[in-house]
Amino acid sequence: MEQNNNGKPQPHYQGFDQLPINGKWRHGKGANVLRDLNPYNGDALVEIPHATRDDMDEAYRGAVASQIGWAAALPGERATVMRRAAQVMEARHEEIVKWLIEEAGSTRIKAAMEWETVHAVLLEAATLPYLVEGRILPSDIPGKECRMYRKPVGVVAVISPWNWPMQLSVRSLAPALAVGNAVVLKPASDTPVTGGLLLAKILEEAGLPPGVLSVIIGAGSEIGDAFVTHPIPRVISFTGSTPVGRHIAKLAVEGATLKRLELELGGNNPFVVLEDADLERAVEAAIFGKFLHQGQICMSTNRFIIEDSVHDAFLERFVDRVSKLKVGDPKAPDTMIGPVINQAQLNGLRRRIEDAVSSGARQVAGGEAQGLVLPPHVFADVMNGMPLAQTESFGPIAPFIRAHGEEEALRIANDTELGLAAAVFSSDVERGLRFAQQLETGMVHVNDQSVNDLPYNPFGGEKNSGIGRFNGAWSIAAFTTDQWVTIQH
Ligand code: TAP
Repeated sequence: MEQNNNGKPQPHYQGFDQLPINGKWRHGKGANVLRDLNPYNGDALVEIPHATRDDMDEAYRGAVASQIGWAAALPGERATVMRRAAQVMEARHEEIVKWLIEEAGSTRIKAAMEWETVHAVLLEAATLPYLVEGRILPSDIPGKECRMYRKPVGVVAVISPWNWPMQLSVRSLAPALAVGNAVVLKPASDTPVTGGLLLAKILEEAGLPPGVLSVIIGAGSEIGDAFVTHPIPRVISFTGSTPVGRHIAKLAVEGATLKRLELELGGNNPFVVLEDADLERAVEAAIFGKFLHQGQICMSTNRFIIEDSVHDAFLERFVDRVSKLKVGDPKAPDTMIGPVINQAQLNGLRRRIEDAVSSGARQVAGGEAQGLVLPPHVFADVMNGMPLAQTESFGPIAPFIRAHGEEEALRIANDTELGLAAAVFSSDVERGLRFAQQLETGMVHVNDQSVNDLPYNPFGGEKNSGIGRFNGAWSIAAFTTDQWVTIQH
C-alpha cells in the first residue's frame, strides 16, 4: 500500500463502485445496488450499482471489437501483460491480501495462499502464448496438404464463486486472455471486488488493452441466464455449485447459439486412512484439508473414511488437534477458522448439524457460532447413507465413517455422485497408488491433503463434479478451437 501525506497507508486502487465495461469504468445502470459486506464484522466495504442487460450487451460487443487486435498481438506482447500483472500483484501484495481477508472472510493463512496461487496462474499464463501449436497432418490424397490451426475461440464468458474468488476467476480468465480471447466476467455477488474488479484493475495496470476484459456485477438469479445465453460468447467457463452448473449446461445447449462448456462444480471429497498409515502425518494433512478457509473449498475434505483398526486412534488425535485450532478474527496471523461467507451459508450448516445429531451421528466437537464464525464440528459414527456423508458441507464439519477393510473403504469413497478430489494415506506407496487409481475422482493425492492445485497439472472433476480440466495444456485446449485447413497443390 502507498502512504498519504500523513505517512498513513492508503490503497492504490479506488472506485470499486464502477465496472469496467467496454474499456471504460462507469456505474452499472441497474436500479439495484449490491452492498459488499465484510462477513466477519458486517462492515459495508463498497456499494455497487448492478449492471443491466444493456450493460452486459455493451460488454460483449466491446469484447468482440477488441478481441481482433488482441488476438493479432504477438505472443510476447500477451505474455508481457500477464508477467506484468504478476509484478503488479507483488507491488500491491498487502492491499490484495487485505481485500481477500475483508471481503471473502479469508484467514490470513488462506489469503496468503490465494495470493500465491493467483500469482502462479499469471506466471503460467505468461508462458501459454508460446505453447499454442498447430500441426501438419497426414493425407492419402496426392497433392493435398492438411494442416490444423489452433485459434482463440473469440469471447469467453466466465462465472466464478465466492470462496477462492480471485483464483477461481483468474484461473479461467488469465489463460483465456493469454491465448488471444476477450473475456466478460461475472464474479459472485459476495465477492465482486476480489472476484472481479480488483483483477480488472491489476490487468489494466499491467497494460491489457481496453475492452478485452469487462466485468458485470449483478445477481446470478437475475442476469445469469441472459449472460449465458447471449449469442456472443463461445465458451462458458463456470465454477460453482453442481445445481447451478447443471442449469447453465441446459441453457448452453438450448439457447440460439451452442456454447462449449467448462464446468468446475462441487465435491464430496473422501480422505481415506488405511490401517498402515502414518497417523501423525495423516492428522496434520486432515486438519489442513478440512478446515482451511472454514472448509469452503471445492477440494476440502468432506468425509473421513478410516479403517477400523486405526479409526479410534486417528479420531482421538484429530479431535485433540481440533481443540487447539484458533477460531475467530481472520486478520489474526494464526487463526485457522474465520467466518463463513454469509448468513444463508451458516443457516445451511446449522441445519446439517441438527440433522446429523437427529440421525444418530455422535458429536465429538462443536459449539455455538459467534456471528458468522462456526467452530469446528466433528461427528463420529456417521453412516454412509446420511446426508452428511452423501452431500457437500462446504463448512467446518468433519464426519467420520468407519470402514471394515480396504475394499469397504474404496466402495464408500466411490459411493457418491461427485468425483472431484481425494486423499489416501498408506505407508506403502504402491498400495496407496493402487487405491488412488480405483477412485472415481479427477484428482487424488497419496499421503497428502485433498486441497491441491499446481500450474501445468490437470485440475478438474469426474461424475457430477464437472466437465473439463484447467491449467497448462488443458487450459489451452479449453480456450482455443482447432481449425482443419487443406491446400490442394
Ligand atoms: P453458486 O451458487 O453456484 O454460484 C456460483 C456463481 O454462479 C456465482 O457467480 C453466482 O452468482 C452464479 N450464478 C447463480 N445462479 C446463476 C444462473 N442462473 N446463471 C448464471 N450464473 C449464476 O456457487 P457458490 O455458492 O458461489 O459456490 C459454492 C459451490 O461452488 C460449491 O458447491 C463448491 O464446491 C463449488 N466450487 C467448485 C470449485 C471447483 S474448482 N470445482 C471451486 C470452488 C467452488 P451470484 O453470486 O450473483 O448468485
